[in-house]
Amino acid sequence: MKKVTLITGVTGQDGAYLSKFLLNQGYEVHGLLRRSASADVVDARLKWLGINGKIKLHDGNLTDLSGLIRVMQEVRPAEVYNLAAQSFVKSSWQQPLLTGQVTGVGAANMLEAVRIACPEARFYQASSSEMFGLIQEPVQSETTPFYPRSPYAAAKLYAHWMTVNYRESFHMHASSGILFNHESPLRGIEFVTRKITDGVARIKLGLEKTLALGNLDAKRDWGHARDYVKAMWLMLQQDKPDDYVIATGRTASVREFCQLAFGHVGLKMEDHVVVDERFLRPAEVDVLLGNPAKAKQKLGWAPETSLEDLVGEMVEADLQRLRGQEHL
Ligand code: NAP
Ligand code: F7E
Repeated sequence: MKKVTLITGVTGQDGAYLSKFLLNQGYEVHGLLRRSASADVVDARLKWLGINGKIKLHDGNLTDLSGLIRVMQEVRPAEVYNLAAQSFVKSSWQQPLLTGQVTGVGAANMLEAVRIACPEARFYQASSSEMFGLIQEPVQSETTPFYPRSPYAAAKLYAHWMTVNYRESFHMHASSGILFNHESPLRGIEFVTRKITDGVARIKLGLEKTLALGNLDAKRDWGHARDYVKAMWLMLQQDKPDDYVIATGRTASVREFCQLAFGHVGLKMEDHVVVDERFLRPAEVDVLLGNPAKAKQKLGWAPETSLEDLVGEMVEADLQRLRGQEHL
């Protein structure tokens, strides 16, 4: 009998990589798909990984509890990965209530649906390093106090504590992965890394001359999404549920990311990058740096991709896309 899993956010970056990973592990993979008028493009990431026909998709939305319960009753998953969210921090100031409803209350809906329909299922919540926000310690671990700096981070914090609370109140196998930024060729184009690698590829191919960015001094601990989805799965294979920081332990600025990306194609960022105030945020998270020691010790997990390799892979994928060899 194949182990059955349900992934919300299956059409996103992590949902696509996690689906591929779980299919390779022999799972029957089900995904929650929110209805869209652009049904022909929503599974673009799954297509990119060559797995779009292999996942059973179910209509549903994180804000619709009765629909979630029905999906849970139908699928009866052994493992549930809650990856769906309004995940773009900048948009959370424009849509704070929607972000609260999807990213925060949506996670509580998922916990309720599991508790009501399949309480034995193991549950993963996609928590975020954004919860550390205005950092209270120079290196952040599971014991670092949180200080959210955006509506997104505040919503994630609610979802995080609800996961902890359901674990403690109802003895559910509910774990929370506090993941630091992770990127890939499948990253949404609005996030800074993909915006940079797409911009670099356009400039290299003569399609653009400049790339407009916001705060070049912000620092992030960037890893590869392919490595990070493995950590999600490892959390649900443990006897006891728990919370884990997943990070590389190295931080770099947006400027350094740019230098690597432009350098990869023999260009200099100084010749092309312009700062545009439109991309600054009402409140910034200046620096994030994670300590993944607990994940290393208890899960046997370690990041496998260097920042240099990540940047190279992303730039190459964008060059390939723009040359028309791939579509995403
Ligand atoms: P992503 O690419 O933005 O994907 C988000 C997914 O959520 C998409 O599949 C989206 O569907 C779905 N979704 C949005 N609103 C929904 C709703 N109301 N009902 C059902 N589905 C909905 O995000 P990601 O980078 O893969 O991240 C996965 C999760 O990890 C998110 O919860 C994110 O907040 C969290 N996280 C990400 C990072 C990171 O660095 N990537 C770090 C820490 C935590 P559509 O395709 O229809 O838009
Ligand atoms: O910004 C700066 C920006 O939008 C990173 C999400 O996956 O990771 C992600 O959130 C930094 C910020 O990601 C531009 O000000 C400069 O300091 O790529 P980002 P994020 O906000 O860190 C966390 C862990 C999540 O959980 C989220 O879901 O880059 N920056 N110039 C810019 N950012 C953007 N987007 N665009 C710029 O032009």
